[in-house]
Amino acid sequence: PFLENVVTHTDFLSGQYDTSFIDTKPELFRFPGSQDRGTKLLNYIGNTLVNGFPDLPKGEKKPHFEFPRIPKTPFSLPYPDGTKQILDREGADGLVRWIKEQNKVLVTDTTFRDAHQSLFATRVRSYDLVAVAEATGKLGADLFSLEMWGGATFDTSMRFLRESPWDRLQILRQRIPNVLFQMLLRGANAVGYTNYPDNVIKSFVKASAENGIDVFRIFDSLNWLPGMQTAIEAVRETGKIAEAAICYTGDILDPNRTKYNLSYYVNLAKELEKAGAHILAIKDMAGLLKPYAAYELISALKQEIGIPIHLHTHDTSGNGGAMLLKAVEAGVDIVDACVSSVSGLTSQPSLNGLISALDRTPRDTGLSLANFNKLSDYWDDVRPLYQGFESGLKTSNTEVYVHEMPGGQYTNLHQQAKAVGLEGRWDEVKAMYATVNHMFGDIVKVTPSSKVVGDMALFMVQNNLTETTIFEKGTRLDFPDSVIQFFQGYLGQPPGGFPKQLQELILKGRDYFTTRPGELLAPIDFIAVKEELAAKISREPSELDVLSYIMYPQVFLQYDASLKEYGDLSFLETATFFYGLRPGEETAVSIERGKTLIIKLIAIGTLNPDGSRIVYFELNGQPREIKVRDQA
Ligand code: 3PY
Ligand code: ZN
Repeated sequence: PFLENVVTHTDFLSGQYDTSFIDTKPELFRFPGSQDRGTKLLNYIGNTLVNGFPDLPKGEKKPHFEFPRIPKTPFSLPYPDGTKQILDREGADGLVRWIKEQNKVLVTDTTFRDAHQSLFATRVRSYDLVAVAEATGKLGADLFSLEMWGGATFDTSMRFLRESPWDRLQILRQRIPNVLFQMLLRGANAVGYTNYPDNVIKSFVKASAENGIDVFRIFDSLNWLPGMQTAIEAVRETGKIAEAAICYTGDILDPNRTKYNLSYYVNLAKELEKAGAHILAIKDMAGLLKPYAAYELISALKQEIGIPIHLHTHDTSGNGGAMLLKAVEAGVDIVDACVSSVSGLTSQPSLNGLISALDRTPRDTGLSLANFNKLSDYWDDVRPLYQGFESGLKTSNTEVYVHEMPGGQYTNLHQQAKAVGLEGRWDEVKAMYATVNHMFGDIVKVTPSSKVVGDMALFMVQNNLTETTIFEKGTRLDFPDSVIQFFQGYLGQPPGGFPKQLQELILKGRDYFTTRPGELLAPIDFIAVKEELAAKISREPSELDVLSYIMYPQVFLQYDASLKEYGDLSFLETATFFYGLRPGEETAVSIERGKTLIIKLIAIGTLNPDGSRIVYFELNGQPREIKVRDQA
């Protein structure tokens, strides 16, 4: 009806119209109650053109944002069998046996998760993952696993990308049936920032396993075993792989840092093996594990535990590649790396580099360098689309040994600092991060404990506080919520406990936990939550919707509202999703098999007195106009 109104209007037909046509006939632009998918998409693109995408510069899109080259594989050939078939055929214990029989170094590719979490603040969209999924499954069939879910992807996909993390998992699973899928699970914090009741952890693990996850890397942000136990048991119940992590901090070669020494890690590893881990992960989230320390640590662990060892690191210092080689010499079973065009800096070391380094050695990875070079070409083309989210870090930097900030946090904290006007004081924020760690008693810093340290550092820099003035003024200060909750024990207990004086200053008489929060938190009543959610979104939520809502109530509601207003945006290519279209430019959106919408931007109108603009499009050749409120 909208279309007919405009193009059948007598003034329009007689050609007697100019740009005021739109302004003087607002009745023509009243939308029918239920908008079709095309209109919703036009609304999204129109709004992005007029108001920009959060955190990205608004304006015309750059000419180099063109379609990435998808590697050519023999698509007609079936997927080669991979590790997924071994797990499905032989079960978790069978897979562990298979790992131990390998002499080659097995490799996990983190390109789909940690690499972009660490380089582009987790902003890579499903669109760009799905486009290369089949190629990755076929060219990377000999990988141990693909880390492609969990960590910050769950939150970010809904919050910023307006897409469902569950859809991502399901569609990638369909397109990659042969390689194990791995996720990062924050123990009792699941994929959130605080402890959840045990029944939430169990349901979340079960749903993740049913929808495609095979390997769960479970860690606790304070290396607190009780924070991991529920998750380890829940994963074992699903028949999938429980990979429990020791988070590496400090420096085992430094005799002055005795809190996290070799025996600390060996003891923790033994406890994790006893708790039921199928694989031990060494999670070096900041890239602090130095090459010769890795050799010592892995040699010792190989003596003391029987389960395979999977090593994860970040290349922030530039020592990542050397460290992996020393770990290989010490007998590590599996290592994490990512395709070279998204490797290095705060991301993982280069997978292509690793293949080359081990080529024709006794521990050759067996992976094809040519294949990974093709995948790297693809990501090289995709990367410019996300350049607006990069931190500006151009080279590796050993200052990470001082601030100890996780690779996955660096770009995020940088964005957070920018948002509160502290970009010019970024050096101070990094230095304060180290000070706060010292004040907190030298803790493991990884999500969510790293977020607490980051929040406190921002708070102190913003308010010009120092370690000394905190103690002088502390009784009058309102500390950030995350810091209060941390000292209340909501994230668990750090090794050696909380520093008492600071805890009192921050808690100001509030209660605190000394045991596991999950035991005391009331179980979630899923049926009641489902009813509550149904009322809020005016539709019957799925079980997966309920889980998303429990993890991130506000973010989920916002995502659902976006779905209603703009529809499913995951079919829109990324350059247009972030920047809209250039005048005269067209994009094709395949909304379902055999159904493609061709959208062309004609022009953006001038500002109307009511603060709106009309954006002129063609949708499948038909002129369409969209009214957008200019929020500038
Ligand atoms: C996360 O929890 O998101 C991490 O990547 C921690 O390293
Ligand atoms: Zn990581």
